[in-house]
Formats: sequence, C-alpha cells, structure tokens
Amino acid sequence: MTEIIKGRFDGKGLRVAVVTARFNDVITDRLMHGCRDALMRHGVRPEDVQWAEVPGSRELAVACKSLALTGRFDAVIALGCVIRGETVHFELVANEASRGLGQAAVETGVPIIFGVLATEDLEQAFDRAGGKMGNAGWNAAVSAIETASVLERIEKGASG
Ligand code: INI
Repeated sequence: MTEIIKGRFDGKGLRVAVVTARFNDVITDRLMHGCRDALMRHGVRPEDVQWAEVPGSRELAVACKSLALTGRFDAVIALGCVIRGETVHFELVANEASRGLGQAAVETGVPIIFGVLATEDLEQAFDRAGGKMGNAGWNAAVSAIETASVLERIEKGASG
C-alpha cells in the first residue's frame, strides 16, 4: 500500500527565518505578530528564529533566497501586503512577489512560505491579519513547520 508522507507540527529544533515587508506595515506588523505567536506555540525556540525586514513585497524574494542559501534555516517565511486600491501596479508587485518567492524555493530547495496578502482594499487586509478571516502570518508559520517536516522525512527516506 502506498504510504503518505505527512508532516508534523512540532517546531522544536526548527530554524526559521522570517522576512517582513515594511510597506503597509499596519498590516504586516500584525502578520508578523501572528507568525511569531504560531511559531512559539508550536515549539520553535525564539533563539532559532532570524527576523529580517525589507522595504516592500518586491524585495521579499531576494532576501528570502539569500537567507535560504546560508543553509542555516529549515524554512523561510515571507510576509507582505499588497492592496489593489492603493496602487496601479498592484498586479506587478503581487505577481513579482509570488513568482520570485516560488522560484527561490525551488532553486534553493528550502521551503519559502508565501505569507503575502493581495487584497482589494485595506478592510480585506485587516480581515486576514488577525480579523474575521484569521491571520495569514499564523497560517504561514504553521505551513513552514509542516513543510519543513515533510522535507525532512523525504530526505531521511521515512514515510507515514
Ligand atoms: N509594496 C508592497 O509590499 N505592497 C504594496 O501594496 C506596494 N504598492 O502599493 O506599491 C508595494 N510597493 C513597493 C514595492 O514592493 C517595492 O518596495 C518598491 O517598488 C521598490 O522596489
């Protein structure tokens, strides 16, 4: 029978880097707090987390890739917020962030988690940054822990 390789949600011993974009920091600060809360509650040690900040979401990919290439992290998390109502180049920034982060993950082999909100307006962003739709920073942290665990199991040849 085919076994399914599943991740664990125990973050003890996991080394994580979190890069936050400063643009729309009223939102990204909330994402960062949600992310930190989830990491700590899942057992990641504060001293095992490297925090970094970049100006905007367009800079996330290069910073995340650079951190991933150090070999010091099991997962890297990118946090940002792009709001359509506030920019004519919404698509450019959002697409660039998404494409760049995905490419960086595949190129480095390190999970780079996409915690970038792309919303129509500020209200939708608040909803997803600790409001009625939860906190995308929290979700990104949990995704990082699970994905790092799946990769570890694949590398060890373990399953189940
Ligand atoms: N960066 C964001 O993270 N969100 C945005 O909504 C945004 N807007 O509206 O333009 C934004 N722009 C800045 C961009 O990410 C870069 O920092 C900038 O272009 C310099 O490279």
